[in-house]
Formats: sequence, C-alpha cells, structure tokens
Amino acid sequence: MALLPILKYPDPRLKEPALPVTKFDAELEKLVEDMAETMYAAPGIGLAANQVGVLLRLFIIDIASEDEPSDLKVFVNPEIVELTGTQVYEEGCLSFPGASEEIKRAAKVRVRAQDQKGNPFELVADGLLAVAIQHENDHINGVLMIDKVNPLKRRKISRQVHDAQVRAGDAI
Ligand code: GNR
Ligand code: NI
Repeated sequence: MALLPILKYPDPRLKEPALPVTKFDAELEKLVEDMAETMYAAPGIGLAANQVGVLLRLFIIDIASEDEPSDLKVFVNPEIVELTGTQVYEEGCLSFPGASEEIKRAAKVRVRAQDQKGNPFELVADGLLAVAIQHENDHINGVLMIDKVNPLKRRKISRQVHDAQVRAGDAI
C-alpha cells in the first residue's frame, strides 16, 4: 500500500480526459488499493485516478460515515446512462483544498461500470452518492467543480484555494 500525491488545481493534468481501462490485472488492483488508502487518509469520500496523475477512467467512492463500516465502491469505465431531477449540494474537492461551493447536479443517476476485476454492474443512486458519482465522472472527463459555476464563484474558489495554500506555507 502507498499514499499517492493528489494533484491540486490548477495542475493541467486535471483537465485531461482519461482513457478507458483495458487491462484488469494486478497493477490495476494495486492502483485501486493505493487510491483507497489515499482517499481514506485525505480524508475524502471519492477519488478519481487522474487526481493522482493516472489518466484512466476509474474512480472510487465511499460515503459511509465514521460510525459505519467502510463501503468502498470501485467504478471502472463508468457510463452514466440516466440523469433525473436536480439537487444542489455544497461540494468540496481534494484538488481544491480549502474551497467549497454549491453545485447543481442531477438528483438521481443510473450508472453502468465495471469493478476492479472487470465484472460489469449497474447502480442507481440518489443523494450524496449521486453527487459523488457525478463529481468523479466529471474528473475523468477533465471537468472540475470550478467549471460548473459562474465567474463570481470561480473567483471565490480560486481565492479559497490560494489562501489555503498560503496558510499551508506552500505558495508565494
Ligand atoms: O471528499 C470529497 N467530498 C465531496 C463532498 C461533496 C461533494 C463531492 C465530494 S468529492 C470529494 C473528494 C474529491 O475531490 N473527489 O474527486
Ligand atoms: Ni474532486
């Protein structure tokens, strides 16, 4: 197991669309394990492969709360096949430390994907899980939460990320 460095906005690699996974091998399983360790350590409720610099169509999600057993969901080559309704949720992103913003998305999603062994599955989700699936699916298409908001909120997010980096001592 290994902790992977998480790319931060405005790293240009976060804007690149990821490519389909074709090999379901030990290397993929190791990547999923390392991503899970990285997500839990952050802590976060989701992580897309391109956030750790791997341009593959793969993300993981675990929305279980601290007092619940972990519930890791692995989505390889996901396809959102149905979006219904709308909801607004105050989102954060591990690539935007210190920032959060209300984002409007579908209330309910139907997604088809494969697990890390290549087995296909279909899942219908609402609430936070639906938000997380849409957030992570955006990541693997090179779309970030800052791309979903108006220019005013965009400036707010940029400032929040910048200020958080200054506080962390890793920006000039
Ligand atoms: O940890 C995360 N929390 C979160 C909260 C509301 C909506 C989306 C998210 S995803 C985020 C982790 C992350 O950046 N995944 O890409
Ligand atoms: Ni994110």
